[in-house]
Amino acid sequence: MGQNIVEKIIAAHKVSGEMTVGSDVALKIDQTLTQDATGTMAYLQFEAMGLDKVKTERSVSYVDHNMLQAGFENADDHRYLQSVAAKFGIYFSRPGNGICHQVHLERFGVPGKTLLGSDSHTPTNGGLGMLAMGAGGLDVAVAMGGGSFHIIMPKVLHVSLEGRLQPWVTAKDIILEVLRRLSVKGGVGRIVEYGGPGVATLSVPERATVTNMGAELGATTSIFPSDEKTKAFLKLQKREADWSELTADPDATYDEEITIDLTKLEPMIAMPHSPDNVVTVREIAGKKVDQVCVGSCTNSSLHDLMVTAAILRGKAVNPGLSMTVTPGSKQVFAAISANGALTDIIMSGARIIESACGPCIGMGQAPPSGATTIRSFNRNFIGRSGTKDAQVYLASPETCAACALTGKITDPRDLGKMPKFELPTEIAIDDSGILPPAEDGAKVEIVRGPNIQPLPQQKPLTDTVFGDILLKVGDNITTDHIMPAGAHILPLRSNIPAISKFVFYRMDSTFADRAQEKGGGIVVGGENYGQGSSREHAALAPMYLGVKAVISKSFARIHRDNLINFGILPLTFKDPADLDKLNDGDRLVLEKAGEKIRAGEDLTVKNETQGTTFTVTYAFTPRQKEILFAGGLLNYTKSKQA
Ligand code: MIC
Ligand code: SF4
Repeated sequence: MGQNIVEKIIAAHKVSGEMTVGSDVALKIDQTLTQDATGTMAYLQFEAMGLDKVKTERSVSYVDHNMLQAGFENADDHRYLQSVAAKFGIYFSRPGNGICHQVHLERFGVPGKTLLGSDSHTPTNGGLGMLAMGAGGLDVAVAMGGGSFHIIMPKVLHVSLEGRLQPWVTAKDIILEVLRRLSVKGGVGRIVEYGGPGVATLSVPERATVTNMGAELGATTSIFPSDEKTKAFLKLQKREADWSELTADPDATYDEEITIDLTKLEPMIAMPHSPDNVVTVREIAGKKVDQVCVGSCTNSSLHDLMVTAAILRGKAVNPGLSMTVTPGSKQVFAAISANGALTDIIMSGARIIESACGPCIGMGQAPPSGATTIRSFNRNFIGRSGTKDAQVYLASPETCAACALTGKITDPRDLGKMPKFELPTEIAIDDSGILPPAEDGAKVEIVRGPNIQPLPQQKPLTDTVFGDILLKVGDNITTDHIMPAGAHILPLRSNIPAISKFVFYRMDSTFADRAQEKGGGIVVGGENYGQGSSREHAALAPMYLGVKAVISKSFARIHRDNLINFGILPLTFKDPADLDKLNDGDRLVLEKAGEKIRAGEDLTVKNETQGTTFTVTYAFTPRQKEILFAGGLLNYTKSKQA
């Protein structure tokens, strides 16, 4: 029987397990990437494993998140990362060189290979035909050490693209349409494989926009074939030798299938505060706009910046708003500078920001109070922009530029004919922003500033687990709720005692103090708990505060793995209705938890405050149980090495 693309890559990288849906599959990882906000922890963990060099084909450490240097912290972290990379055989992409996913796509991604990144948007490189997955930093550290990455074999959902996009309609509108249909939890337990005749009409950067924002579906990853368009992209990058063809066999089968007719798509927009809250731009046109931002790893390619420049050319940004534009990489920045597009952007009055995540993660450009901001980004979770009452909308660069000119939400088709622009057929390739590792790593000293604090110790699972409900939350709680980012908090990523003070801070600023006073406790939640980013700090910092279990209706994949990696029990209600009966402060006791988990039995939870009981369950693989009993993945890995 024929294979689809996902099956082909998994079969070629499978270390153990069966390719049947639901099985635990261990995969060999060819490449890893980290970014600075998750990287410092990942490398502290790699150091703790005691190896002298990474064992992957290629590992790259990027600096793109913590770019504002309002104090010594971020600069200290950059120095630490640079020295670690030099020592352990890792390529180091300097601050200013660009956003990790964009640079990786340009300079390192290879069709058919596996990539594990400590960032949830790692699937961006699925646009090149890679099996590219996000994970917590500790999983990435283990992969750098040559360990396999474990996934629960997902279903493969085939999205068949037909027809071709009409003028002003873009790749962003494709993924917004997928989100509209499937929702932020529609991709959980699935890999999305794109196919059909419409694929050939999309360039690699357009495909990468789609796979990037596939993270918002909760999918394990998304992938496109590697074809002539892939070859052309790699040729432009002077990396044609990295190309190989990768397509699904004609008789390949899929677990699920949907079709999107590109010809019928319209400009779409995600409304506050969720990427799946999607409507057509037309439906909400006319609303006043206060800020417009083009950039982020979703939409900052050369194509995106050229189209933005073409729309702005010879015009002025509306005086009622502020517009920012971020090139995704130094390469894109240099190319728009060389061909004059940068001048068009500057002259329009837009503000140019350095190549980095910037406003996407609340690193500057927080909008004014109550503002409406239209962004070409991928996430619009409440508070993420840095302004709690801002209304963040997500749309294509074309829609963003149209709004910037008119000052209100505007369907770009109302601007008339699409302005002409030509993508260069040749661009300058200059890798001077990427530092290769040292010849002799043994000679490199690691530089550790005071912001780099030692790793907290993890404790093995005990037999009885108990604690008060510290917080009861609803559905689709994001990692931005659990462990907020932004310019004040992100610099503390390598300092767990300091960052843990901000756990759930925007939902309940007393959380950390209460957790510490009580010696820890339990969090309860609804569906899709922990969606969004891969930040393991959303598990590590609660662990530091003594959180022992999270009981919810369901979990997002990466966060659930992170909880297990740090020895926190992710448990689900047997009867979801039990959530409603629980109150903040109730004292819960899970007797013989360890013993029962070993035996594979459901757990009975005693609510001592109410004098009631309810049942919780779990689906740990044998390996996950071992990790919990070892006191987390790091201890587990060390014991395996020994
Ligand atoms: C994000 O987009 O939320 C981030 C910041 O890139 C995160 C990683 C992090 O929290 O450092 C992600 O998506 O994984
Ligand atoms: Fe950076 Fe935003 Fe992309 Fe995350 S989503 S990697 S913060 S640009």
